[in-house]
Amino acid sequence: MAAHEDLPIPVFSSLEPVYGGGSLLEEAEVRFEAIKSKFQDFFGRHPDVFARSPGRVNLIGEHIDYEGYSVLPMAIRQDTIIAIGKRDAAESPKVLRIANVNEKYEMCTYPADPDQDIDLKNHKWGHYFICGYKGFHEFSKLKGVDVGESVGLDVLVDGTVPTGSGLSSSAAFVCSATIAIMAAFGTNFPKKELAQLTCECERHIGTQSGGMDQAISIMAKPGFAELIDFNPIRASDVQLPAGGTFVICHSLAESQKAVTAATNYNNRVVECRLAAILLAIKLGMEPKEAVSKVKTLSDVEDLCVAFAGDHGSSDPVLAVKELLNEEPYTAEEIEKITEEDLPSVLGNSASSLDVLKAAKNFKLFQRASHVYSEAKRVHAFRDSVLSDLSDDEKLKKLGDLMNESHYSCSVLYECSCPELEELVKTCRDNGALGARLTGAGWGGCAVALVKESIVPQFILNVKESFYQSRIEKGVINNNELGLYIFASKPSSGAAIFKF
Ligand code: NG1
Ligand code: MG
Repeated sequence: MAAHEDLPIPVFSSLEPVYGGGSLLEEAEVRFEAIKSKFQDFFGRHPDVFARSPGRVNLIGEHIDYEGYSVLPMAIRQDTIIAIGKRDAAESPKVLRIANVNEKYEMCTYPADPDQDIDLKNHKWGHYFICGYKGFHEFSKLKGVDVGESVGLDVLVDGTVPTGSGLSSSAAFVCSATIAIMAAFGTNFPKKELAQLTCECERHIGTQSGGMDQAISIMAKPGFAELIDFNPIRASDVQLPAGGTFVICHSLAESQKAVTAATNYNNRVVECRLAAILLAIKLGMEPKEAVSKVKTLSDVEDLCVAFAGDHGSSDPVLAVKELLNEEPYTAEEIEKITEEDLPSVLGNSASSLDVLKAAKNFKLFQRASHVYSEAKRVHAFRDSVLSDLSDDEKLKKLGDLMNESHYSCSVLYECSCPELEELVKTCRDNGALGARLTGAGWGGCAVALVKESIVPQFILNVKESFYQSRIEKGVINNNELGLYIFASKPSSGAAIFKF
């Protein structure tokens, strides 16, 4: 039997396989009817095909996917659905028309040229669709798949993953777009290839992102969290212990990752890269070789053999303690060690140059300490799940690991914010076994592990202590609260619908 990752995206002729039964199915039916009728309003025709891809909540393993380390997310029910139809091949000029069911997003139009550049200085929501469009064409070319002449496309997007919330609305959009385009062009690729391709194509938006979000959005299975490994991408099912529920809550601070990349997300990617290169040099590699070969902190792990931890295997956390300075590094200090100037160390990429321009100094010790310790926590989390502890003991252990992860994100990686700190504390004060920020941070959501039996009371208490004052100030409406705090079960991955 082919491994799950080797299978193509499933194609369904009804909604049940994805949305199950009950109220979720009813909601989905209403949504699809609305999408069909809006599509008709916008474009005067029926769509050819639909795609859907979910958002996710990362349970543990933050800011380590781009360093090559495994992460442990689960898909959530909120998703992006895209309806798509090819236009007549004879039409000229050939245009991509991208509309949204949400009136907040104006229709975007782009030329149908797959080689177009994305105007990063002028951010538009439709750019995420173009990521998928470029990615699909680049990949098809690479695989030698003939997709014919480019044609215009009519596209309608309906997303329910809140944006800027750390629940990966962007990957849900990019994955759904790529799959919709792929289906419209009559092809279907294996999931692991799609996970790789969507990870790479989302970088067209200007963030140097890892592959967690796209991998889980594409490969998720209902009822399971997934341990996602990289190089090559693989997903292994993780059955969470009974009696615990993950509650997702929004800090109400929006993190605009595409806009703040130079000081936040890409800054950390660059700091990790520099930390990895410096460690490699300190561990005996020639500077020239380190600069050309070492890309991520996981590349350096094998060199740390002299630093053995409790279990005798090499321990990069110790190597960082021993070899890097706790004081932030200046650019000059780093250049002395690399024997090359920083722009060229970073390959002169535009997004890295933006980081260098914005950075005062580089906290290499702190960032590397976070990454290596967080990578260990992911394995400890999965080992606890697989252990023969009782479910209660397992839940306690998982909660502790989530708390440690949050501390590390907050203190060493500095990707939290005051609202998230307050929210995480509120969750713990109200009985969560563990709580942490999830996703990139700097705003967005926290995830709390809560005993199933107390979930309704927990939600009420958090409402009282965190949201009530914000409702009174008009930040959110009382009747929208369910969008900002909700319990989540592991949902299913991407799908294509043909009705
Ligand atoms: P969010 O901000 O939740 O989309 C981002 C990255 C992930 C990962 C996390 C931090 C993208 C598409 N996603 O997630 O790859 O690095 O931050 O763990 O940039
Ligand atoms: Mg994102």
